[in-house]
Amino acid sequence: MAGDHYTLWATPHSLYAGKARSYLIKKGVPYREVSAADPEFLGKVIPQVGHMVIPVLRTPGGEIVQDTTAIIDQIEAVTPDPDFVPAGPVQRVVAAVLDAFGSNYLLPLAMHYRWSYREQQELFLRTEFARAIPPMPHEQRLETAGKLMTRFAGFLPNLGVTAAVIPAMEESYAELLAVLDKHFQQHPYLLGGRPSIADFGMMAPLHAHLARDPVPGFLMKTTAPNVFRWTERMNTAAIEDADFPGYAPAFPADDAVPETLEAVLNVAFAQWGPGLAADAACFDQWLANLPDPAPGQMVSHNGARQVHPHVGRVSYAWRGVTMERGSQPHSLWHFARAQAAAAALTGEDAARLADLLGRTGGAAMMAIATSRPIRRENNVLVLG
Ligand SMILES: N[C@@H](CCC(=O)N[C@@H](CS)C(=O)NCC(=O)O)C(=O)O
Repeated sequence: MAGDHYTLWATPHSLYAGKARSYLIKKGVPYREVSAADPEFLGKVIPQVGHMVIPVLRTPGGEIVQDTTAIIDQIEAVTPDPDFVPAGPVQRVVAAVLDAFGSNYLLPLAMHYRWSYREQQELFLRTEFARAIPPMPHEQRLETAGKLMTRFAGFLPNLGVTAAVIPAMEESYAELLAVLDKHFQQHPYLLGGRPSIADFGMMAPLHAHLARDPVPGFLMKTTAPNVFRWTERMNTAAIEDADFPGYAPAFPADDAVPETLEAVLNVAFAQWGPGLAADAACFDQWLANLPDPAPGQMVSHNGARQVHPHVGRVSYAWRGVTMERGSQPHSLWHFARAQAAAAALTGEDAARLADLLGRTGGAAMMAIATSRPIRRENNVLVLG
């Protein structure tokens, strides 16, 4: 049954559910969150999606939507108020860049802090995973949760998380937290007084894993308390926040970008650039080897449906180490949205964006291109 509300199948500890949930809360649309253990979800909804994944949204009209970016697009199209799309064209590009950065680049880091420290947070994680398992005797539930956890922990090597790169990864996270904390000392949201897709995208890694799990949660609270406070703010319905009395619930006037956000962009471009370039090269290589690269062909090394498909492994220099991991075509798909927003700018707006990219070191990354576009169709990535 659909009805008069949205349904979000999710779990509290899911990275991508955190993005969709904060969006629904801020948007103020009627929604009900239902556990992923729901028999209707497993029996009827997942077969419609085509593979097991959360979160999944059902609209009041009964449409099933997967991928948090598609979920937000869908609701924005029918409910433009309250307005979370920045008024300024440069602001819109910035928001799209940070949405893609949070939703993709930070995934390995979030997974690292959950699974490399599994032992220290075993009871918390096991209890969380057990919650999302269909009812069965408690001990059996915990045991099943353990197996599921081992499956997710097993994703680390493909995400590039190995002992050799962990110190560089942790150092890069400290750098990011420092610039974010400074920003949130002065502003309630990334683009000033209103949340935007920048905030929702960044909630993906920064809420369920990095703020909620005990080990990274302690790190965030003790080294970047303003970032932690923002993760709480993002899950309240109000847009104005008592922490910032008198701060107008609006995007900055004249398409301005807060100075403290430029520092965040700077870190994002520097940290993500080498990896995205490697992903693009790997994709083009995979494409060149396809006998018949017809539009609609699934983007996946083995043609199987996957939540995070890859098309080969990448290896590149990053912060003094060699990063080796499965390629991430999803990053390319997502970042292309920001590139398309940038390409649509002309005249004055294009010049202001070029200045901003020059100041934040983003010009080279914005120019990364694949020889064919990637689309999403039927809940998977396909060749355009
Ligand atoms: N791009 C998807 C990613 C969703 C996703 O990765 N969900 C995770 C849970 S947070 C999942 O279901 N993973 C299952 C898997 O990777 O097999 C989105 O934005 O919704």
